[in-house]
Amino acid sequence: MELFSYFRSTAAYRVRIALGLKDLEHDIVPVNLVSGEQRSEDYLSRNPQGLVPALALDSGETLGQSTAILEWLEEAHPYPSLYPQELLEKAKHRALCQHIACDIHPLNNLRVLRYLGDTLKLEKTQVDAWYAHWIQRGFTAIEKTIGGFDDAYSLGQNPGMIEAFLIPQVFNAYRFNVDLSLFPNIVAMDKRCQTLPAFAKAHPSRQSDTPQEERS
Ligand SMILES: N[C@@H](CCC(=O)N[C@@H](CS)C(=O)NCC(=O)O)C(=O)O
Repeated sequence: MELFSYFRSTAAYRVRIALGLKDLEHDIVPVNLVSGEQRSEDYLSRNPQGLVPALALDSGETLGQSTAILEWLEEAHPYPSLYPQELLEKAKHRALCQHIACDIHPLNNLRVLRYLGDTLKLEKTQVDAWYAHWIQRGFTAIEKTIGGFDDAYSLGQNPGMIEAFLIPQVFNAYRFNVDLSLFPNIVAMDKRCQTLPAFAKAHPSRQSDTPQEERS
């Protein structure tokens, strides 16, 4: 498989984590979002939406949308599962993932922030306030859920889809200097995950397209 990815893309970061948790072999194909490679004819022929991630399967098909890709990975490669097995718990797990994917990320992704600044001419402080507002509102609800876990991770001793969605969003919040002091459970979850190989390998500072100054 080939994952079309950009080091800083939170949606691509989700898929990198899941591929690592399932230990699935893949190559990363960097798509430079700053120079506009996502709008090249070649990339649009794979993913007409012009967004990363996209996953090219061994069959020759290409999938777009990180949630669809993650669901495909889970169904095509069920072990280890990234969801709880019990039906209601699974639905709750999915609800938290959708909270991030549908109600936080779309309000705060790069093209929205650029529209606020470049087209609507908002000041940088106003754009930053917009970003922080939606993160803090979303994280307030997530903090409670994470605090209710009995164990270290959403699946007990193992991380699952929740962590694959949450950790990239935390990375992004740090990148925009959002104060996370009100979310100790989320911060602690992030620290725990960073010690695991699947998360360490997927981190934006360790990708082949990470610029030298952002490597760690
Ligand atoms: N809902 C999509 C969101 C994908 C998305 O917004 N990707 C961003 C990077 S995180 C992107 O490719 N932006 C490029 C652009 O807006 O031109 C998903 O989950 O895959």
